[in-house]
Amino acid sequence: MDQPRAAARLRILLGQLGRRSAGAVIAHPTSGAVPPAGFHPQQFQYTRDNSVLTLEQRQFYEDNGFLVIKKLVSDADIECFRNEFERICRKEVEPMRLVVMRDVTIAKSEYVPSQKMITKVQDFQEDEELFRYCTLPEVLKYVECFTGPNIMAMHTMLINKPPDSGKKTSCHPLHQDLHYFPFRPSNNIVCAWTAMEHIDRNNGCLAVLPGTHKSSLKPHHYPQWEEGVNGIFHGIEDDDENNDQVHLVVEKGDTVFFHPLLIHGSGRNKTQGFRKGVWELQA
Ligand SMILES: O=C(O)CCC(=O)C(=O)O
Ligand code: NI
Repeated sequence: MDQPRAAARLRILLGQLGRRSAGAVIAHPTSGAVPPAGFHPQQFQYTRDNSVLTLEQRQFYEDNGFLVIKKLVSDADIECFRNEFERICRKEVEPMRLVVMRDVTIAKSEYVPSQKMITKVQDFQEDEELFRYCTLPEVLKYVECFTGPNIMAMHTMLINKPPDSGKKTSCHPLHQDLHYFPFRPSNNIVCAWTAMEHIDRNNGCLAVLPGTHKSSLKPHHYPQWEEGVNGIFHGIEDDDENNDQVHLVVEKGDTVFFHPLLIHGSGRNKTQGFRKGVWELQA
């Protein structure tokens, strides 16, 4: 509404509220109506108007479909999540509705409850400690840049990538997360993925194909790998190992925000350690 009309409307309203004279009312645009300095509305499709992201960060996400924020989650919080995960593995806590995925390569006979058995816990909304990740103000502050306000945690996971069996079993083929989710619109969804330790190509870092968030949802299927596949993962059909993947080397606490159509995956874990990352999908 333009300012003279807004002032006139305000005068009428104040009059109706019983004020005797509402003559000298001046209407000021609210903060919501004033674009922040440097804001260019026509350029942005995947990020929201607020003052959290710099113009460069916004443009980077718009162009590439992901953004890495260094050292976002504290070491102390990550230690709490790690401890809670270990308690779950030892069955000291059994949160309701938690889905626990076991390593396909470990024989049933080796069953000793430990983190070596468990590759992933998922849907941890009933676990107060793990769910704290989804409520961390420092994470939500960035999530809101992509989803807007009114944020909902739709899917949660802590991934404990095991050492590879030599058959690519620890590889997560290139995929789009939207394949797994029955809700839309995709531009109101963001994935937040926080490294729980140093992660590079040796222990299976995230690999992304920048700019692919602008593409559509592709058909997914089991990859045609000679070594065999891990039956829990789908990948895109045109999974070409010689494409322009960018490998995201990250430190503990670094957080990757990415669009659900961004094609991404993670490589094999060539170490003997269990590579950990916690992530959630917010809409
Ligand atoms: O290996 C990872 O941590 C990423 C896994 C992933 O992209 C997924 O679960 O959708
Ligand atoms: Ni994914």
